[in-house]
Amino acid sequence: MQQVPISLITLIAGVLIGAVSLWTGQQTEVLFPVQASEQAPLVDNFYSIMLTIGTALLLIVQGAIVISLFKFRRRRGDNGDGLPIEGNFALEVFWTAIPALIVIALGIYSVDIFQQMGGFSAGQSNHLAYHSNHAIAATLTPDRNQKLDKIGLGGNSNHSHKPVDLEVNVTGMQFAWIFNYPDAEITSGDLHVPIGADVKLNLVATDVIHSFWIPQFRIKQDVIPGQPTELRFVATKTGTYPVVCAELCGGYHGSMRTQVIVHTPEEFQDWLTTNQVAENNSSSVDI
Ligand SMILES: [Cu+2]
Repeated sequence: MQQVPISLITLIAGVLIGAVSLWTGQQTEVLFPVQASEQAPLVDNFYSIMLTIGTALLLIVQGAIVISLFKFRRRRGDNGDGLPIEGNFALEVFWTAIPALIVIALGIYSVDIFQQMGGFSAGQSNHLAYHSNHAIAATLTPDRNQKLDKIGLGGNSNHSHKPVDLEVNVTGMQFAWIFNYPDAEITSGDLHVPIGADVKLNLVATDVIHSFWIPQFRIKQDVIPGQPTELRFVATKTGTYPVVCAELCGGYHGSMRTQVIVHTPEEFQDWLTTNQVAENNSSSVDI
């Protein structure tokens, strides 16, 4: 039987591995929850590339191991030693350089995504925003007004200098999230936002480190005592999505969950009006 040339086998294997890897990389919609924010596709595109590369590496490495197990197995009656191979300089350079290039490229790409999500511009528009809400915010949460540089995701780098549409003060504590709308004077256990609005969350923790995570928005930010942080996002799909604490913060960490409700602008306005009335009524009862 004529031997199939090794270059042809390599070519076919390469095409197959390439096709399977590309297909797998496109499965983020199956693997991940729905994309409900402007930030979500950025993260998913990055993940898609990592998944493509990861699948190709898995198939190449595991494929080589499985093929070697059969092709180079000990045959009956063969009691000799293996070939004394002492390294291969060209191969060493090759398999060090390729992963190094992949890691550097992914590193640069991830920094670019972080930049696009405003990771380097967080807190820049902060001091302006303080003044409008200063009086209310100061009485509620002194922590939030510390003149510390904020860290977090400060929104798309194109928008980061524009004022936000809605600001919400978020307090993380063992074991709950509290949302305060300084302009409307509403405090709520759920986060309500209108679709398409540029929303900024000012996050503080009163006790230990928590982590504010909305999987469907693909955003997560540590909430740190003594260090205000922020998150800026634009929701793109109406619906109710979970808000999860993603940092082990104590005995009931697992129950530190609530929800974010993305409304149409009209629904959101209704929610604001209804709750403002409710809060005003309750405070007049107190007096
Ligand atoms: Cu927590």
